[in-house]
Amino acid sequence: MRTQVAIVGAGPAGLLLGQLLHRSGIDNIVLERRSREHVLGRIRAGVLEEITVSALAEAGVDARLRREGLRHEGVQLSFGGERHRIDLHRLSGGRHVLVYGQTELTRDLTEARAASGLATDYEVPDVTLHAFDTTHPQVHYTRGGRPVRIECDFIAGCDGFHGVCRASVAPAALRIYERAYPFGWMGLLADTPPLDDELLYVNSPRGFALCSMRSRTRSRYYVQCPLTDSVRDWSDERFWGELRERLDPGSAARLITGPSIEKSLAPLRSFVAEPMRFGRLLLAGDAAHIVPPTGAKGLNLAASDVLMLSQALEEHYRGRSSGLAHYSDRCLRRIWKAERFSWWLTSLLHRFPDDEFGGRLQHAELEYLVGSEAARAAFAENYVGLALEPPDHPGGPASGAAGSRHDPQ
Ligand code: RFL
Ligand code: PHB
Repeated sequence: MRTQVAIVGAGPAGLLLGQLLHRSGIDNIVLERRSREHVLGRIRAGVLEEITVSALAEAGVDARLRREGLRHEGVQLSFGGERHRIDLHRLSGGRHVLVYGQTELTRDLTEARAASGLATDYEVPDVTLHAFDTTHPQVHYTRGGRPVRIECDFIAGCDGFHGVCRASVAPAALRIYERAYPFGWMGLLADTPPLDDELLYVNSPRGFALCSMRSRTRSRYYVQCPLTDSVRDWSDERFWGELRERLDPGSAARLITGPSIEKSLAPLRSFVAEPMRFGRLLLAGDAAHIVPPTGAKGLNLAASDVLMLSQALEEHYRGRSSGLAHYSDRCLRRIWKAERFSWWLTSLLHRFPDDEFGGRLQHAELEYLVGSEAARAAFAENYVGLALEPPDHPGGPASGAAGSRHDPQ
């Protein structure tokens, strides 16, 4: 079999890339380890930046999210028993975010791909990558017990943090930057009305909490918990009780509880692998970087990576190689800014064990944040999402990294 781009992973990065390439007339195949139902059942992100929405519009997959997504022009912070609103819209020059579940987004992308008649192979757990340091890479796997061999021009590694693509790169060619946090998030989804019209991020002496939503009738809540906990340790009663304890009195009085429809534990991690291009293998999304979910940046970074990757591949097929040459550096400059914001917000809002000094600093910084227009504006600018730099940016601190070491055009 032959295609122009073999895409590994049918998460949001792989599916969006497939759609963007298809719109530009670039042929592609998507290969996914898990079943379609498994991929569509994963509960994850909820907040989309305007850049993500415009990438989805470019891919022709924005009709339902424009109808059903909830436009948010502010977020709320709770600490010291009080709530404070940050007016994202006013402070960012009229921008906003859209609350729309990753599950719904993945469904829209999956259906659009099927409607366009594009090839997707689900349940192929044994994908291997070959010769991506030449101009003739290949992807091998088995389908229904028979070996399949795809010859392609490029391999797009959109297979998440635990995928095969980054793992196929020689360790010496990768530089890993990493920070682990000593806690996770226990998440609960319920068909109850959300606490409020806006998201509420909570710093309390008992730890972080987040009140989010998927719609006007479906809520998503998180509480910080030890990494050693499991879902079994958290009955619905314990979860609601702990969440209520962490809220300010006004919010606690308004909380409406109900039976959970899903619960899961997410560890928190910051991770960047550099570069993102190895000859004809290009990494995008969680395959190359992870942010703790506090800043709501993971899915949005995956979308901006693939937007930049699709632009670079379009340029390549029009006879210009500079897009691919700059792909890694262009992505990494934006990624590191989102890593910084996500790390900062995580450090500001969570309780760190045995760190009373840090706790007082958090309080001082939170008071500064809500009291200073300049600090609130910086928060708003980052939360709604930083602008995408134009394709031919001359280069920044990340340039000159190993990005151009393997360079078969
Ligand atoms: P994904 O979604 O992990 O998809 C990768 C796909 O690749 C498949 N795969 C393979 N396929 C073939 N062969 C192999 N060997 C393979 N290995 C893996 C996998 O099965 C999977 O289908 O990565 P992608 O596409 O890069 O998307 C990234 C986002 O999913 C992720 O960053 C976000 O969910 C992060 N995130 C959030 N991001 C936001 O922008 N806003 C949010 O509000 C937000 N909230 C969150 C989050 C992540 C969370 N968790 C669970 C960590 C909240 C939470 C709790
Ligand atoms: C979510 O709704 O799942 C969500 C929202 C905001 C975040 C993280 C997760 O920062």
